[in-house]
Amino acid sequence: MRTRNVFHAVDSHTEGMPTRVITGGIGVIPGATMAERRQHFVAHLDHLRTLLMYEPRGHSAMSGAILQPPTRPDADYGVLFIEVSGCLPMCGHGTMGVATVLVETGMVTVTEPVTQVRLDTPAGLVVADVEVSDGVARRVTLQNVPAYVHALDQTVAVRGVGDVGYDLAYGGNFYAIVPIESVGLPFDRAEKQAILETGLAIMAAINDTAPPRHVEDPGIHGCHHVYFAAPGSDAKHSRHAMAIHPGWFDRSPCGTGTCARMAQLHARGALEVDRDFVNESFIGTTFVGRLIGETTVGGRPAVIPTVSGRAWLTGTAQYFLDPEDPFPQGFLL
Ligand code: PYC
Repeated sequence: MRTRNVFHAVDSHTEGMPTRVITGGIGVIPGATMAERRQHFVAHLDHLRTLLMYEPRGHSAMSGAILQPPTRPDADYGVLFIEVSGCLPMCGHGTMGVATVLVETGMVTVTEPVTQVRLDTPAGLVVADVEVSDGVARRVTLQNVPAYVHALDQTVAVRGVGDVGYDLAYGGNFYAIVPIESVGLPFDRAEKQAILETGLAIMAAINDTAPPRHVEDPGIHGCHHVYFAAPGSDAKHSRHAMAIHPGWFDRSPCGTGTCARMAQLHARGALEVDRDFVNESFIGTTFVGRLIGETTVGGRPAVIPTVSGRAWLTGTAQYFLDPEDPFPQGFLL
């Protein structure tokens, strides 16, 4: 065995979506905040993301999180979210995966019935309450960063599709929210290729004409997610297909997408504070969201969202990079 690096990982999935939690091997990323560390990582260390997410160690829908020491005194761990699509400011299913891994590997002091884990993410502090019984993490409820609507009732001309109406909301990432029937597609996994291609075309058109930028953090920008709402979805129960750049679907109900969807429904007067909202993924798994208050972000009306879901450990691994490996940065087919 020859390797320049050993990356320690605990693999998990959250309602179907993987989170490879990197517990060692990266070192401390330079930066005074997790947002600065994210910028540094993107500029200088992105090869580590592709090595750990792309084939042959990962796959085209791989997602993960790198644990770091926190940069703020009120957090237990810093977290950098990595995916095939890039380095996200925040990830809801990833937070549930990280919190479950921290509890079930004993990397935090575990108390029953609830262990609170405070995570320093590039988007801000995220607090995860993990329901624990018999040492097992049963469910994670996270309080996310504030979510807000960027714009309602927008229209964009999309190549090959025509004019598409959408709402755009932020829940830790930016989400274009589109009723799937409005683009002439059925909510059917058999049509996944057409749904994905349409989602990617919508993202490209939005980013060409009206790219969103976070009102307080200019480092968070661009639309890389399209929430295709299924017919019959409402503010109690919404089914969706989440198309993500560069070409995959979230298997989980997407935590940050759930928060963006709740902000949109709240702004439209359909979802009140303190009401449960069930968000269902393309594979039929669910998160339960709830708005617990209103606030402002950069002077805009915003909401404080919580999201609840389950994660399971799937294994542990040590990933190597042989000095003669012809794919030191992995590849995507
Ligand atoms: O759960 O927030 C989420 C997420 C973002 C991208 C994939 N999952």
